[in-house]
Order: sequence, then structure tokens, then C-alpha cells
Amino acid sequence: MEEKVLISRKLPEKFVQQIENLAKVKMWDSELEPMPRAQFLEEAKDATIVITTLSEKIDEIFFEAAPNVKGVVNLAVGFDNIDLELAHEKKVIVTNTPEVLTETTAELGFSLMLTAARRIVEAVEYVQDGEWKSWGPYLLAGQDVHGSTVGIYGMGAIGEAFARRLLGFNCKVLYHNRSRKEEAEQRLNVEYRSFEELLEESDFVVCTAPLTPETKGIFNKDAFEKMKNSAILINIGRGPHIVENDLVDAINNNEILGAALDVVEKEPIANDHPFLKMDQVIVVPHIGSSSLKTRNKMVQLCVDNTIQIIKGDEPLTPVKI
Ligand code: 8YV
Repeated sequence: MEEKVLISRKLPEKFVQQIENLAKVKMWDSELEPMPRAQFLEEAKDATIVITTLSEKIDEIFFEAAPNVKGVVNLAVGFDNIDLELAHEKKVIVTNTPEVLTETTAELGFSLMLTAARRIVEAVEYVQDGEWKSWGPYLLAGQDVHGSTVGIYGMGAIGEAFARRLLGFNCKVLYHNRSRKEEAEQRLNVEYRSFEELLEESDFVVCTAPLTPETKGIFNKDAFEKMKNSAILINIGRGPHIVENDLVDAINNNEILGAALDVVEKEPIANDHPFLKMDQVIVVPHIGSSSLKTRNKMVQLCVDNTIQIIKGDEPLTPVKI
């Protein structure tokens, strides 16, 4: 059967060419606009492999619409957009982009932590608005990261990369993970805590966990009540980890100090979302892995996985169930 590859987002020609040598390629022509669902399903009809982003839901309806599909190549390390069990049942290979984005994503998380702690966004706006009239002893006084206690929720590769960055900051680093990682505790000088203890003790809580039914909504009213009033929440995991109304209330009621978010429940965020009116909340548009080098590596990994699947070989980074 002729291989037909559907690419749901416009990618640079130098990558696409590598697939075109082996298969017929159809690619959506916009980099920023996602492919409309109906069109995606229509184009997927005769595809054997689809290269997808987090914008495409790979669910029962997709599999019904795409009976010939044998590979779903996701341009992301996370795969919460994909019904993995169903893919497995249908013997469809799923791949993701681990490792290549670990350091870049941790770096964004780290910048969000520093930015929120030192109120950089407010400070820039203050200057831009012409409000800088004099020096003040407590002008835009923020929080120190050095010497603080940082709690990492989710000690996977990105959690570890985050902890590694903290080694130079003289912080006490706590973590919570599904399973304890004793070897990492030694190597990274981090201490295991229950989720509740982590919330109670941390000045900064950083979510790097994957989204699962167990982690969805874990940062809710109960969690915010346990956190310090001076704590800042950083989310580089997935939006639905946080119950957003509860976060708005927690900040407005001074239960926690603020939040810095790379991800929100519904992306893109609505223009009238309450977060956007709050000085204590920083939102960036899901750019965790967005450095030029890393995005190129992610795309190349997708190309390599696609080529492996076309050739009938084991892909480089399959998502195993
Ligand atoms: C990306 C991500 O920013 O890989 C993931 O799971 O969330 C990030 O790398 C982006 O979602 C790529 O589609």
C-alpha cells in the first residue's frame, strides 16, 4: 500500500522533504492555525501515518475516520491528546518526543519561577507605563529564590532537570512523584514528601507532571489551603492540573501569592480570562519547549519516527502502554 502521511501543522520544508522521498505527503498550510477538526478527519481518511500536535484529539472518532492509520507521530512529549489504549487495541504505533525537549522545558519553568518571584513582568510594565519616578525602599519588592524551599510535583526527566538547576541556588528541594526515586534523591540532593507535605513546606511549587486521571485537578481549593500564603505555583505540566477558579480565589483571598503558567485549561486562553487581569498571575502561551534548536530536534525526531514506521522498523521513541 502506498504510504500517505498527513501532517496537521505546517513544518519547514527541509524536514518534510525527507518524508516526501518515501511517501505521499499532505500538510496543513498554517503554522499557527490548527487544522479544523472536520478537515483533519476528512484528510485522515486515507492516511497511513499522521503527524499530530496537542491540538488534535486522537480518539475513537479519529480512529473510525482513519481506518488505514498505523502510526500517530505526536510532536510533543506529552500524549494526553491521544487515547493510548484505543491506539494499542487497534495496533497503531504512537510516538512522542522525549529527551530532546527536557532541558529547554525545565529552563522555561525556571525562568517563570524567577520572573514571578522577582515580579519582572510588573516591573517592565511599570517602566513602560512611565511610572518610574524615583527609587523606593520596597519598590516592587519580590521573593528570593535562593535559600527557599522548592517543591517539585512530578520527578520525571523535566522534574530532574529542574532540580539540577536548583543545585546552584542553595535551595531545599522537595519532590513528590508516583514512585519514590531514591537514586535521584542522592544525585540531586532532593527529599521525598507526600503531596500534602510538599504543599505545606514549599515556597515555590513546580508542576512538571504528565496529565492523567489521577493528576487532573490536583491543584484545587484543598491544595491551595495547604500551601503557604507566600507560595508561588509554577505550572509547566498541563493546564487541567489546576482548577482555575480555585486558583483565582486562592490568590484573591491571599491563600497563595501567585502563579506562573505555561499551560492553561483551555488553550489558547480566552481574552477575558480572570488570570489576565491579575498582576500575580503570569501566563505564557505554552512555549515550554520553544527554542529554535529544540523545536528543530522535535520535528526531526518526528520525521525519523515516521520514516522508521514507513520502513516497518521500530520507531525511535514509541509510547508504550
Ligand atoms: C510543547 C509540550 O510546547 O511536548 C509537550 O508535551 O507540552 C511542549 O513540548 C508543545 O506542546 C508541542 O506540541
